[in-house]
This record gives sequence, structure tokens and C-alpha cells, in this order.
Amino acid sequence: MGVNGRVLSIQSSVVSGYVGNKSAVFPLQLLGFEVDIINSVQFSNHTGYRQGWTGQKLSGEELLDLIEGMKSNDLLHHISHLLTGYVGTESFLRTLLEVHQTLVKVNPGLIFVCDPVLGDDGVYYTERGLATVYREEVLPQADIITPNAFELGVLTGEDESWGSEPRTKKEVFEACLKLHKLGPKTVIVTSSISSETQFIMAYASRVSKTQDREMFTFEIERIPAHFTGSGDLTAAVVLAHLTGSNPRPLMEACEYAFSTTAAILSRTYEHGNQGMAPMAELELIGSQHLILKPPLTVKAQEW
Ligand code: PXL
Repeated sequence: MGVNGRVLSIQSSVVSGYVGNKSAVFPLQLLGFEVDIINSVQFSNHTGYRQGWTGQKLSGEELLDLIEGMKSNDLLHHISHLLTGYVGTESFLRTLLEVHQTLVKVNPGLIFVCDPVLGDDGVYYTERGLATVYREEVLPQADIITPNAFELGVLTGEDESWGSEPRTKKEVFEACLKLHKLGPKTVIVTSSISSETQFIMAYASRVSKTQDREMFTFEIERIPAHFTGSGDLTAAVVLAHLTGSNPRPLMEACEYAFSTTAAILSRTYEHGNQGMAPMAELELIGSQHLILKPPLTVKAQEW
């Protein structure tokens, strides 16, 4: 297999376990992407552990310093994708935008895949002001975004309260349309508890240059546990199947991506890891066969 592209992945990293880059890089590499890795933080473990975590954060200046070094060695021109995930502060998010601008200058065809991490299930785990920066400054630059339903509600709501979380298919696709109008042509809603079914729901919405619209819904088997890092994994496999040198159609790319995450979560769960810290870690390495060739259990429905 040839190389599918070169992703600059700017995400957190943990020494032990699988979130952020630790969750995204291995699948991307398995699926044929070169990955240039910048760790926005390096923590001992993810932040859900009972005894806390230790580690360091990269500052905005340190990030720009790394990019400067790459630039002077002509290492930016072959970057085809920028992938970003959890960002803790508004200032670091704005620096990421500067990095994006630098990359686009060097490669105008760059694809920016942004997971606008803000929170989940009605709870913020970032500074509230981040939502405004995402909405007003980041989304206009992003090509593909992967919010969960809570983030979709926050990004499209009148205020930043979680009461606006869209729950029905109609509400979700209306919210996606609002996001398309802000910039991203592709919106993939990675998980949502639906008021209409007993499944976890996912959604994909894409507008073309001529404003034609594709919309799909996906029903995903619910696993009775919460896993950390699964959103980071999903964003990476969405990037891999939807873009790259042989992109799949939207519907198929999402079937592959959601089926991959579902298979890894279910394998992790079956192996006795029931999603309780300190064991809430994805079995990523042992699941490489599922990344390469996922059983296609998640099927798209056209909306
Ligand atoms: O998966 C999101 C994530 C990313 N980075 C760090 C985290 C988490 C979730 O807990 O702790 C450091």
C-alpha cells in the first residue's frame, strides 16, 4: 500500500493508556498515513483517573517554535492533513489557527479535520470561552468537524447552555446545516443518545460546492460502559477513510469508521475492561485486525 497522506496530528498524549495522539496515531499509521506528531500535553494518564495525573503542557510559543523548525527544514510542504483534538485553553486554540494558516500557505489543498472538544453529556470539560473561539474563528477554517451531540448543541445554540442539545434526527440535521453555514463542508456527529431509539446514534452531513446535501444516520449498538479516547479514535479513522489518496464515499467511510470504533469498544469490553478507571483503556494494539478490516456492523441509512 502506498502512503495515503501525511497528517500533522496536534493532540494530547499520555504515557500510559490511549487518548489523544495515543489513540489516533497507531490507527492512522496502520491505514497508511505518515503521521507527524505534536503532543499538546504529555500527562502520565488521562484525566479521569482517581488519583489525578502529572505532566507538562506545551505552550503556544513552544508549538510555534516546533513549526518554525519544521518550516526552516522544508518539512511542512508535504503535510496533507491537520488533525486536532482536545485543546485546554483559548490561547492555545488561537495558536493552532496560526499553525493552520502557515500550513495552508505552504499547501493550499490542506485538509483540516477538527474535533471541537468541549464536553459531553451536558458537562463542559473545557473553558466555556472555547466554544466562541471554535464557532467564530476555527469552524470557518475547518473542512471536517466531528462534534458529539452536546458539542453540536453548544456550537449552534443561542447561548452556551446545554439545554439546546439536539435530540431528534431533524434537530441534529438542522444543527448540522447551521454548522455548514459557518464553514465546514462535512459534519460528523460522533455520538448521541437519541430520544427515538435505544441505539447510540451517529450522523453525517455533507454539502457540496453546489450546495447539494448528503445526510446519513447510523445506529450503533450500545455498550454499558464509558470509554475514554474513543472520540479521538473515531476522528482519526474518519479522516483515514474519508480522505487520503483513495477516499471512500461519505456513507461508506462513516460505516468503516463507526464499525471500527464499535468493534474495538466491544472487544475491549469483552476482555473484561468494563470502562472503570484506572482500567478504562482501549485495547488498541490487540485490535489492529479490526482497524485494518472492521466487520461492517454499522450500516448507514439515508435521511
Ligand atoms: O479523549 C479526550 C482526552 C484527551 N486528552 C486527555 C484526556 C482526555 C480525556 O480524558 O484526559 C489528556
